[in-house]
Amino acid sequence: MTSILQDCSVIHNELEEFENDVMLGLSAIHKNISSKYLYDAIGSDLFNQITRHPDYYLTRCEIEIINDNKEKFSNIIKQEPFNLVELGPGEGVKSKILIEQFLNDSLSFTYMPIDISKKYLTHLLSKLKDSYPHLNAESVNSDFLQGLTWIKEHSKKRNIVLFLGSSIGNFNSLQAKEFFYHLRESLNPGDYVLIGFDLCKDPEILINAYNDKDKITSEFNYNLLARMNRELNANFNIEKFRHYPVYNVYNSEMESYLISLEPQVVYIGNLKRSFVFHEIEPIHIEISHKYRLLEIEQFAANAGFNIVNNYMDKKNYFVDSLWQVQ
Ligand code: AVI
Repeated sequence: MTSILQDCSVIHNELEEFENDVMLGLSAIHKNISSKYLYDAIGSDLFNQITRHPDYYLTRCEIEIINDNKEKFSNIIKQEPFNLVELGPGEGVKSKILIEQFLNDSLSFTYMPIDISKKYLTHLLSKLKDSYPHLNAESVNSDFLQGLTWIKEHSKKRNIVLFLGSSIGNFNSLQAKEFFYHLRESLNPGDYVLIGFDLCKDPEILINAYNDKDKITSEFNYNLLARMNRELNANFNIEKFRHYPVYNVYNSEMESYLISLEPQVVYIGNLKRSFVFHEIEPIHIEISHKYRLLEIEQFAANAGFNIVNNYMDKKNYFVDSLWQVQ
């Protein structure tokens, strides 16, 4: 296997960015912290546990979709050599199914995961190397759009971009619209993208998925407070906060909050500042948008993609939508 790590990341001070974002977010009238800070090493490990939990149906549904349609995907893209680009591969469970199919069908491709974490990429590549010694792989250490631009500048091959897991759901509608526009800009006519969208469904199923009975999702969110204690010298007493997920039926969004169970003052050493929390005051942590097919069609059309097909699981909980650049 050839495995190359391209470093395209802009040098930035992660700690400083975290400090600035926490300062801004906790000073706002409606306190908030970006969900991107959930994913330190401990948070990423907890998230991987969530994806395997029976209450979190999303991963299971998407694995079913990919398994049921892998031959079709292979047939659609088999004509010419391509880059199989994956945005935020995580553990790579879903992409491995496709990689295996494409290798068995003797397709000519290079697997190119793009991720902001170099450590994650190195680990993923070494695992892939063990499983598939003949796989060509070149990981790109960068944010998604920057990484895609790098690929556009360095490769003339067709791109097949995977953006799985309903990661798009963690963007609000405006961010998603802008993301698809930039995605389109960073690709060439004929390139494909396969995007995972979680669909609207019974709110009870959603609430269970974001509040699993084994409390892994609560732990995942509490880790954000623990992370601020570890990295920003804060003194959050985690027992005085509660994970509170709600489904907003108007926006079709799961919203996750950490609510302060009592009036309290928290000091953050690195910011040299105290923050006052009222009783039941929330910190907004995350949205997970749930889609309707019409909305997906509008996103694709607005950004300049044609929908090739929508692939769904048997329960119609989740869709992997295959788009092609016009
Ligand atoms: C990463 N992302 C798609 C997950 C989601 O479903 O929004 C994050 C998550 N948060 C709580 N559970 C899972």
